[in-house]
Amino acid sequence: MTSLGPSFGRGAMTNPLTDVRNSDVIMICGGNPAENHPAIARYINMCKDSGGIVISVDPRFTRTSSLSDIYSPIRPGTDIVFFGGLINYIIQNKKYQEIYLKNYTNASWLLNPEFDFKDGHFSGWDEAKKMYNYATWGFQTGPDKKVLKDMTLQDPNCVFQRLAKHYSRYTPEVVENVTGMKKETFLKIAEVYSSTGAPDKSGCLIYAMGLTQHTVGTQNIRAFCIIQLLLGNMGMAGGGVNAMRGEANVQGSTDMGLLFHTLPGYLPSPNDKLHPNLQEFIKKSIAPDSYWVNAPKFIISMLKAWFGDAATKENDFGYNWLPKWSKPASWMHIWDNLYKKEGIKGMMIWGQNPLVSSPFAEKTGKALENLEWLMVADLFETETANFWKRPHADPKSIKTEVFLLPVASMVEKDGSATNTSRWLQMRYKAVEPLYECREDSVILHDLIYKIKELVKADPSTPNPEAILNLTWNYGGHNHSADEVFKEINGFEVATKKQVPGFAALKDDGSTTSGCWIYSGMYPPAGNLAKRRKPEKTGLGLNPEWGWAWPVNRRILYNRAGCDLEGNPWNPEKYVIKWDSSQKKWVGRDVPDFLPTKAPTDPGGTLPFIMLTGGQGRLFVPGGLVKDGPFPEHYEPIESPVENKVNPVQNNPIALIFKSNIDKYAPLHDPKYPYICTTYRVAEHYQSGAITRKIPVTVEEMPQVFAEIDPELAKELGIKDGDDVELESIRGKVKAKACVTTRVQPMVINGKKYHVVGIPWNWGFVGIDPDSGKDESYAANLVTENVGDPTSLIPESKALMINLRRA
Ligand SMILES: Nc1nc2c(c(=O)[nH]1)N[C@H]1C(S)=C(S)[C@@H](COP(=O)(O)OP(=O)(O)OC[C@H]3O[C@@H](n4cnc5c(=O)[nH]c(N)nc54)[C@H](O)[C@@H]3O)O[C@H]1N2
Ligand SMILES: Nc1nc2c(c(=O)[nH]1)N[C@H]1C(S)=C(S)[C@@H](COP(=O)(O)OP(=O)(O)OC[C@H]3O[C@@H](n4cnc5c(=O)[nH]c(N)nc54)[C@H](O)[C@@H]3O)O[C@H]1N2
Ligand SMILES: [Mo]
Repeated sequence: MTSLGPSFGRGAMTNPLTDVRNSDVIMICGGNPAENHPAIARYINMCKDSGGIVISVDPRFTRTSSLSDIYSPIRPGTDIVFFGGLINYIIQNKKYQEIYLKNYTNASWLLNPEFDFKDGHFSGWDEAKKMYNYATWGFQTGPDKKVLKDMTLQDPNCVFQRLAKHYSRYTPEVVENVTGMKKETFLKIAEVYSSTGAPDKSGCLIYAMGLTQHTVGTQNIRAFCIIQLLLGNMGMAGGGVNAMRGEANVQGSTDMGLLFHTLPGYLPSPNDKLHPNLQEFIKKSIAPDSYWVNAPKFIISMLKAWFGDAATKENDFGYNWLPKWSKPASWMHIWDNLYKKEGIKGMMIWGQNPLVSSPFAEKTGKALENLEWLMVADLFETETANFWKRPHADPKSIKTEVFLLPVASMVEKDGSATNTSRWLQMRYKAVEPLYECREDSVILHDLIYKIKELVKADPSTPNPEAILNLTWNYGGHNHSADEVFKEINGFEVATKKQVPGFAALKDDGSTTSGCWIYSGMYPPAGNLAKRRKPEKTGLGLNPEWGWAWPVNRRILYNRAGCDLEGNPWNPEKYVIKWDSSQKKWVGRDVPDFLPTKAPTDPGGTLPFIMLTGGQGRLFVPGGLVKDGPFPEHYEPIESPVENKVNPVQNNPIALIFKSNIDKYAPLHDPKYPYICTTYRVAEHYQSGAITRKIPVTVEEMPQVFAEIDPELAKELGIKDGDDVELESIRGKVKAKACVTTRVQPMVINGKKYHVVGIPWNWGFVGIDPDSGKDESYAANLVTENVGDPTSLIPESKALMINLRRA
């Protein structure tokens, strides 16, 4: 069932930040990089200077919109209708790149004739269980088990024809009626963006939380992939699907297995039913006919890195010591379990501030009250550490014991961060930690040794080997980050010599590697994350600045940037090309292909080497994306209108928790007439734990505000600067009114609706003027606890509220 391929590189940029300057058209939808990723703004401007066009689609006119040539508002949570409209336009007007489509995507694959979409559901819908059976979401195979194809793309059951049919319903009129985007603006955007379907043109799609934080978040990004594959924009300089990832090192944290369902390098995290032993793990982890056939080398080298000499062939390299999950433990699941008092007694919160950042803050606060103990390791006292004295709480009734550990900040310690471009860069300690602050890794070191001691003393501990055999030899309190990097890169067990990269990893226990995709960042020659050599490719790929995973490749799928013979689609901005005299791929980047595999070799024209079949997926089989092989529009869980695209109102398998099933405003609830979205401001960082304690950032942006269009303000008698109250079925938040034309009323199905925007960076522990006042504490007091079925991210970007003068 679960094969490795699909979770690979979750959310990474395919092309580096610096590469957007090579685009002919950049479309930014669901992100505001000018404020949240200002480093990219320079390259967006470089793109404009060389004649590129920038499109911005956002419910609010943002600082990013002010950089754009074409702007359109959109109703929160309706992006799939816009993207579906684009897909339809590209197909109807034959703007797709035909050779690319036929050869580099699964357009020609013949679908199971039983696959269907009817009345709002894909085939396999079980109304009683409210679940999909994924059996029909697949392909026809011949006697040799190979997928049947129609290279003419005429067969009504080929992926291309089914795609065309699915999106034929997404007409420009439907786009206008559902999203509020004017038909003329839509057609203009469609014309400009689809011009990048010409073989030598490239278009770049940029997104962030405006697309992901929805009950259809994964499908929003899937739609981006379909558009880019149709237009031949993957593998090109200036192309790609580009997630602006959030915190400085969030890319690094997911690469290293932070998410509950992945191990380092996007290996699946073992599940008790699917992966009871190493053999099953390996069997289920191999996407056949793809690069993932090497997965056994990666998992066994990881086990050797973790358990050292204790990991032997006889004990399956310690696989059985790995914890196996049975129930999902995503962010929202953890809080729901704690809220329901299921299982969790104590919690270590290490560099997060969930009382401000998590949806439905009242639930988060109540959940925290159920803890016996809470450890917060942070630079500052946070709202979360102070949850027991939050507004409306009764400290006397709360029994939780709270420990606050002061931690050294990023300038007080060495380490690396992996940025959104997948680049690893070292950073260095500038000053010694102040007072009692200690580095996270020093605290961790002491904690691990203490736990080892306790486990040793208590023979009844379950699975003691996992703790006792865990290697932790980085040099104690005086360790250097280098020791950790060496383990992540991996070495030969016999010689302790660093391996040159993951191609050298073995499945017999003779090599180690803590994270296979990072293997190669620290070869015998030294730590490549330290490199700072100037750019030399002319494209801004900076191949000797830091190191990019995998294998220092800057543009993923770059084989697809060449035609079938290996000649670049765009000779001027080529990334790699086939050199027939040298018989290898050469160019400005590391080829995303076997370096000596000729275009005429078997598989020589199959560029997506991580996917079974080697072709990009217009259609995703087997329930890998849980709510459909093609993206389909469903209204946000809270929305002002009926779904006009199909008769099913909401994503039928959205993540909804029974424990607060009554906390969603029903359709047409007159108590909550306005659409609301949440976002962040440049002047504050995240939950504001740092920036609301710094006088200069507080002075720049002192208070939480709500953006309100002038028409609504007039209707409600609200003036700029007034105190207003936003209320959802879950809670209230107070804010200053910011009456602005940056938000505009929208006409949906002939009726006018208002959108209100509120930033979520405020709380009740800070030096800002409202800090400590009851109602002002967090936008997440009004947001919902529902999520996307595949990524399990909360829907923080579309909800219904009421608004009044306070
Ligand atoms: N200064 C600063 N920089 C930051 C952060 C910070 O807090 N402060 N946080 C960092 C982190 S962790 C992250 S994840 C990133 C987030 O980066 P972004 O995703 O850019 O951040 P947001 O402001 O939350 O949302 C972006 C835009 O999405 C729009 N939007 C809302 N709903 C929709 C919708 O349904 N459709 C579309 N198309 N757009 C919608 C909002 O109006 C907003 O302008 O920023 C990172 N950078
Ligand atoms: N309504 C709404 N809610 C949202 C979002 C939204 O768009 N709308 N965005 C969501 C997103 S994308 C994100 S990423 C989350 C973020 O949510 P959180 O991760 O909970 O918020 P942060 O403020 O980033 O928390 C980081 C904490 O780490 C501390 N810290 C900083 N450096 C260090 C360090 O070196 N060591 C340690 N131990 N601590 C350190 C900071 O002081 C801070 O308290 O919020 C989410 N919440
Ligand atoms: Mo984030």
